[in-house]
Amino acid sequence: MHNPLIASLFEELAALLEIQGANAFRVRAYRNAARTLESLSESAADIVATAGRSLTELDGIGQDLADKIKMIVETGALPQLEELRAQVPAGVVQMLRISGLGPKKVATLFHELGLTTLVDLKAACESGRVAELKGFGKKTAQSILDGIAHVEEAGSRVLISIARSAAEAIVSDLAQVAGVSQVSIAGSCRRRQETCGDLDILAIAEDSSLPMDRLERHPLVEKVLARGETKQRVRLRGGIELDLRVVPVESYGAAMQYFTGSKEHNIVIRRRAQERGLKLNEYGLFRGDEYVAGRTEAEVYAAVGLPFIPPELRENRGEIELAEAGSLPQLIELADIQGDLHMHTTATDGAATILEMAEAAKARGLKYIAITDHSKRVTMANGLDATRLRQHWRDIDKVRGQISGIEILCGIECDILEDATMDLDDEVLSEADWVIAVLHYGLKQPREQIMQRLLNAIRNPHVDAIGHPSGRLIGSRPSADIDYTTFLNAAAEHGVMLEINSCPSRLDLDDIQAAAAKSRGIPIVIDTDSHSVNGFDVLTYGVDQARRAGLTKHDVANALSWAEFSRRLKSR
Ligand code: DGT
Ligand code: CA
Ligand code: CA
Repeated sequence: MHNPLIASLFEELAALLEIQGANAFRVRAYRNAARTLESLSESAADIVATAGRSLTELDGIGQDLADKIKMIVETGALPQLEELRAQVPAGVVQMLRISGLGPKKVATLFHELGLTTLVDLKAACESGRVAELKGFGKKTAQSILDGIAHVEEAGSRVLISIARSAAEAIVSDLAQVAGVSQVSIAGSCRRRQETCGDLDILAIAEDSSLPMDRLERHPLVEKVLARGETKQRVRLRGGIELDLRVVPVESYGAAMQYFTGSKEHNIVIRRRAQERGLKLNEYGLFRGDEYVAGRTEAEVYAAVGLPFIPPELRENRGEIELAEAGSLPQLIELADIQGDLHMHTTATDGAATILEMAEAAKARGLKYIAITDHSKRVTMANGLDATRLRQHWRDIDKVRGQISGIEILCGIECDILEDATMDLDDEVLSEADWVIAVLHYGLKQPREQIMQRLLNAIRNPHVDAIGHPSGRLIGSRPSADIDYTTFLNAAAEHGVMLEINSCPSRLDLDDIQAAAAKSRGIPIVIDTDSHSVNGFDVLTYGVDQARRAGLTKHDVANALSWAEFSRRLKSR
């Protein structure tokens, strides 16, 4: 049970309590506990398991919270949360996914209008009842309507971070079961798609009933939906479903190939088999009734005349042609990343100091970082004006003297304002080592205005990169309306780098636009946007998105050594 998973249960608990109108103190205590767990550098489960230690050592964790965390670690569940889930209608919980609707507003909709489903909410927005509520208004009602459409479109898919941590926890558990010689993740989760509809796990076992029994008892599993000789389907707490398939050793590669997908990729691979007089299915590769191959995926690909294709590329977006020509890219890896150019500190909305962030980055093997706190427009995050920013840079400069082995750039995440001007003037931007320009507000503006803002930022000689260009939050907030051809051409022309923001709810640029950027020779920076020392953990998701885009380390600016990166910055 990883800390972020436990934290998410506390977040949910806090939200449900707030919807019920619970005491604000209690709500805040759970939310703080979630935050503590998220920024904790050791595993809460390890602390629970260590004799003589107690979670009450941690700031803000009293006996009651410690007991609850222990319960979650040991049983995977929290009875109080189960009770609340049963009390608050599922449709009300769904409302929380709508961008701009926090627990307070949801509570009002639930208690004052008695709304319990998205369908009811939609009707109430359209009839004007929502607009009349205190604190809502016409604009909010419209934005709720937009949000409902977006949530409906996203369906019940979950973020890759949630999918992966659940799937990895289950895989490592099943690997312990007697007679299980192999167990792996397949499906969209293995392809590292940004969201997963369900999870797919394959195993080789002497006796399929043993891993199935184990899965049934796994703390993450809520309910067994179906169980047969070779296949079991379960629902996990939180709602995502998982298929476990137990396959024979000689079919493992063929089954991995088949169940990794994507369907579009598989159709082409199967056709190639047919062209060679072979039949390919999840059991193996056959010539008539004769088994030809299927133990490993490499064997399957070789039989259809191809090298092994990395799962992240298996979308039938040109990877088969590249494989055929022997020119598959050597995809970037996590270990290639040398620097991180987007992060926050206590100067704005981060949880750690400059020195703490630098130490954490160094401990992870990074050789350079840019501290990029918010500019003043982001009042919610205590954004910096020119005076505070210059003081902050002096503080960064002091930290440079306190730590060796890592370079620290004096940066800024500067808002591109709604009127297309920059939040800080050119004079102060010109003093920065590194400027990331971003859209935070007015994301719903018409395309023309959005483009005006992005193009102005790109043409500003002090802007080094555009951060999370689309502004989307996966599953809850749609992208700004960007004309990508114009945007990418301008970035290429002005030598502005583009970010892949690694936060699993952003992954922005997405895989398709990152591939389009690569094809224009635009350098990509894969950043974490860390707000705490654990924020660096998300780098893996950004790298995976880059891999899906077919990026190599040569396409990624922060895969350069410090010497090369600083040379490139100076030459801009
Ligand atoms: P998801 O679950 O929607 O995120 O996406 P996937 O790719 O995990 O899809 P899923 O779970 O329905 O099936 C897993 C893989 O199994 C899929 O990527 C390819 C393979 N597969 C499933 N159904 C078919 C099919 O009808 N034809 C072919 N060729 N492959 C299929
Ligand atoms: Ca799936
Ligand atoms: Ca499936």
